[in-house]
Formats: sequence, C-alpha cells, structure tokens
Amino acid sequence: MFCFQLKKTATLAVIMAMASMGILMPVSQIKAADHAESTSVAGDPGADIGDLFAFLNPTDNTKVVLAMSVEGFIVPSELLNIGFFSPDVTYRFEIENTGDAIPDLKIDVTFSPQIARNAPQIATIKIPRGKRNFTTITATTTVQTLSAVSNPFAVTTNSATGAKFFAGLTDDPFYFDIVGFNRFVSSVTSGAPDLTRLQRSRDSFAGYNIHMIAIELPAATLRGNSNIIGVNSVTLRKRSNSENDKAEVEGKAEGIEEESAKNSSDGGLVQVDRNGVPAVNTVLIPFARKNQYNASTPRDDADGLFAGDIVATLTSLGTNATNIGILANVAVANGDYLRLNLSTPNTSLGFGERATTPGYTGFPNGRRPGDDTVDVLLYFITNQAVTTGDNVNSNDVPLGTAFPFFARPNQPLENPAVDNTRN
Ligand SMILES: [Ca+2]
Ligand SMILES: [Ca+2]
Ligand SMILES: [Ca+2]
Ligand SMILES: [Ca+2]
Repeated sequence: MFCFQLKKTATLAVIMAMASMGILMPVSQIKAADHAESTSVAGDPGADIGDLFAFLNPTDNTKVVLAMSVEGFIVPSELLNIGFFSPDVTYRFEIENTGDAIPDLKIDVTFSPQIARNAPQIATIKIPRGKRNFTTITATTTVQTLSAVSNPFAVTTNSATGAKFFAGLTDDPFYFDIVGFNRFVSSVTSGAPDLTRLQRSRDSFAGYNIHMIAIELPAATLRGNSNIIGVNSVTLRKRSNSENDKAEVEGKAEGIEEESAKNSSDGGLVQVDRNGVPAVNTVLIPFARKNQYNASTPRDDADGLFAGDIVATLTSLGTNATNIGILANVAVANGDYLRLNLSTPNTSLGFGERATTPGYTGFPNGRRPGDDTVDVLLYFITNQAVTTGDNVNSNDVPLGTAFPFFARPNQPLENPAVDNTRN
C-alpha cells in the first residue's frame, strides 16, 4: 500500500497532506490547533492543551524554549477567577532525542493550590539531569490583576540548571479565523470552493488569554545522539481509586521508557491530553477515536494504533499513496512529536513571517510563537494556490522580546474603549 520509510525532509509535505485532509473534514471538527478537540478534554479545561511551542531562543541559540498553553479563551473580566493552574494536573514535556518514538527525558510541572486570588501558586519543576535523575526547582506563578495594566511576568531563573521558568496567563499567541476557515471548508465539501470565505481577516483568538507554562533550558540538557529533538506535551490527572486497584494488579510501570508505553497507568496518573504537531488529532483522527488518541502515546502511534484510521480517512478523501506515506512517516512511524533541529540557527519569533520568507526557520521545524501554522497548512491545502492564508497574518498584539516571549494578558478596559475580540 504505502511506505513508512520516507525521509525527514518530507516534513513540510506532511503538513501539506494533513492540511489537505483538514479542508475536507466536516466543519464541526475544525476548531483550532488543539483547543477542546475531543469530548474528554472539552469537559476538562484545566488539562486541555491548546498549543505546544519548541524553539531556540532567538537571542541565544544555546537555549531551547518549550511552552505549552492550556485552558484557553479566558476573557479579561475572568482573569482573577480563572487565572490559576489546576493543582491536580501534571503538565509534562516529553523529549525524544534518539530518533525513535520513545521519549528519553521528561519535564514535569505541578502547582500548589491557589490560596488567594492575589497570591501566586508555587510551581514545582522536575528538570532532567540525564535519563533518570532530576533537579527539582520551585517557582512562583504570575499573579493576575483586573487593572487596566497587567502585572509584569514573574520569571524564575535557576543558575544550577540554567533554567528559566514562567507560568501565568498570556495573550493567546495562536491566531486563526476559525469561522472563515470553517466556511471555506464548507464551501469545499459542498463542491463549490469559495476562497472569498477566507477574506474576513478576523482572528478568533484576538483579545483572549490562555494559561501558559514556559521553560528555557540549555540545549545540551535536551540533546541526544543527534541535533534533532522531538517534543510532546502531555497532561495527566490522578487516577481514581477503582483505577488504582486495577493498576495494582497490573503492576506499575517504571522508567521513562515504560512510562511512555503506559502513560495511562503512569505512577497513579492518567493521561488526559497530548499535543505534538499541531492539528494531528484535530484533523487526522476520526471523532470516535479522538479521546483514545489523547490517552495514547507516540509509541502507540509507531505501533500503528491509529494507522488504519489515518489511512482510511486519507483514502476516503482521495489522498494519494505518496501523501499517505509521507503523513504516516510523521504521525505514525516515529510518533506524533514536534521535531526541532537544534543546529538550525534561529534569530526571530516568526512574527509576521511566511514560510517563504528568506531565512525562515520555523514550523514545521519546531514551532515559534509567531509562526503562521494555519497559513502553512492552507498554502498546501490549496495546492500552493492560496499564498495569503486565512488573511490573519500575525498575532493581534506584539510578542515579548525576552523569555517567555509571549505577550502580556489582555486586561479589562475602561469605557469607551472596546476590547480586541473579533468573533
Ligand atoms: Ca487539547
Ligand atoms: Ca527515544
Ligand atoms: Ca492573541
Ligand atoms: Ca494566517
């Protein structure tokens, strides 16, 4: 049928193939990068990953920045009520650095309960020192305010590990015209593609905030036997008593390799969500299996757990064997990881750039906060006919100039100023 042994240089074409499926999927399934993509996470916003970012610090390429966003669409008036991280969720970055589907390192982040709206939570971060050892550091989250001016980001620096850490609300860096895209998809599925549907130029995420967890580490901490690392973001919750009883019979998994295979029974934790390459679950996986995909691992991908679904989806959509094979290489062969080449110099956050911009080094090489992932997808969706994407060309506000590189949250405004939302 098709070959799984394709070259990594086909990555961009893979995104193409993913996008070409997205254009043909039912409108209701096209939402965002990973926000509320399945019923299991839509009902658990505190553990619902929105996006994953992995990029070299543009001012110091010896440092890697990893960030995951969770629980999006926080309106400015709810900054205080919803501006905390769930103390029951483990937020995990899995790092793959040997070229296979098995994670080699993990960074776990947990939070103390919020004790007051004006008091920070304490984050505990386990930084890997080799495969099985960790250095544990703590950091405070950024407290929110309903003032017109946001509080400065609280960034913790740890000299022993070279780490920087941030957790708090930021402007959601993802930008995308959900409505325009869905209307365009609808026009395609009805047999009359209408590119004017992409002319609204309305960023569905503008004006909204999201919970962001960001960590900067020396690249040497994450590098394995090559310069390419894979990054996966995962959220886990404590298992219920009945699930614990079952796990005692089955025995506990030990070590990161075994945890990878059994994230669903990971030391009393149950995996809720995962996100590597944007849109894999949102676009490629059928609705009936989205919850299962979120509960599975890259090793499951490599074992072919979803290969049949992906092939069936693609085949039903008329995707040719070459593109099916290319897609399988990314989403199946080595698992769903966002892969970043640590030896590719990076000097920007991607803000306002296009994939065709000279010197472009962003997505699908990792993902920078400013990368226009939607336009990369649309470019290939339309067989490179649409070069203007969804006509939302950058985030609604400037990104930060230093770690964590995201914009401060959108705050409540005084009358008669209007907010920035564009629904
Ligand atoms: Ca999600
Ligand atoms: Ca590995
Ligand atoms: Ca934004
Ligand atoms: Ca765009």
